[in-house]
Amino acid sequence: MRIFSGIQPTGRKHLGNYIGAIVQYVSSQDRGEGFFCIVDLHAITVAYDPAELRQRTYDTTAILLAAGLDPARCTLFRQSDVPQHTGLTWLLSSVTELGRLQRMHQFRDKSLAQRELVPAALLLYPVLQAADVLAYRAHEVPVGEDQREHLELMRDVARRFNARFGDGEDVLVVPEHRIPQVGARVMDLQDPTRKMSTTGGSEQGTVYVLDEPKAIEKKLKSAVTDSGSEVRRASDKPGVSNLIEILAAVRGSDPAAVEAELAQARYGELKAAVATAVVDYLAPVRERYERLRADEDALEQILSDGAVRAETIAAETLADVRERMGVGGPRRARTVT
Ligand code: AQP
Repeated sequence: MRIFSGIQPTGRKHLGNYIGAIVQYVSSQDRGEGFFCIVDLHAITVAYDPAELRQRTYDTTAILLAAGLDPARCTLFRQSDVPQHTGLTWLLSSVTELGRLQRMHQFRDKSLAQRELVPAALLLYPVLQAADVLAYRAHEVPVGEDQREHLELMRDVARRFNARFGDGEDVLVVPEHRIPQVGARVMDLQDPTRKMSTTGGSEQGTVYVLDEPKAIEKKLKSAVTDSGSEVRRASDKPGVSNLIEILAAVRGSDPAAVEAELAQARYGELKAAVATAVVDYLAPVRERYERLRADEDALEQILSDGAVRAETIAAETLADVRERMGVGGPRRARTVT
């Protein structure tokens, strides 16, 4: 089975990214052939600093390696190193409905946040994401809950392509999303009605993977809780529910088990337990990160080796898609030259 997921090179990955996505990438190495992509071309769809982008790509690469991605067991690469992603984006945009792109939640939220320019790239973001996954004919895409809408779009794009150009064959694989049972949507600690987020959240409500233990403790101990005093999940208890979910996710246990264990506890005890668990959970990742991040040449080597492996597969898919769409010369002639 082939597994694909992409992650933005923001460098400051947070606990939501970690639990919702990165942990799944690591465990998927035992289940299939993983392709994990640092999506620098997605990162340029909002305002960004060109001088920083490369550095943040190395930061994110080092975080993924520190979390447990093993370049001997998966393919880790940078999106812009594999030109087939952008080539396929254009081809797939011809089977993507414009109105659907305009209605995407992420496009609407992020375009409102742009002060100077809403770039067309922001609108096309989900098509590039579809190309990322479909280029590898991936069967499974591990992501957090916030990506559900984008995943549905890419499934429809694959289906529409197959219906229009497949001539009865499934040229593109319609991928399944894999959303974790616990921690699929980690919420902001200061506003638990919003997801923990790199761009939209509060600094105090966002735990970063590379935060110092003291900062993590402070953020978790000052997490907003709800009225009442019972430690249990409920729709009118978003703060407490979030803390229970986080504790269950980092322990690898069930939220119901956490509720049973802390049934007699106060909110303060719940926060202290979560703080300790998260500090212990992230400390080894941070230590490994420091060592890995120091060697940029090694990180670059891992990314370029990964890109060579990735390109072999993406080029094959792109050639099939071009052939089916009647774009360019016949496939045989192209490969002979
Ligand atoms: N709060 C979250 N809980 C669970 N999973 C989450 N993810 C993001 N936020 C949460 C998952 O993390 C993966 C990588 O995300 P990304 O780096 O591509 O960024 P994103 O999805 O745009 O989320 P961010 O980091 O919070 O950035 P903004 O502020 O831009 O939304 C994805 O699989 C995502 O589902």
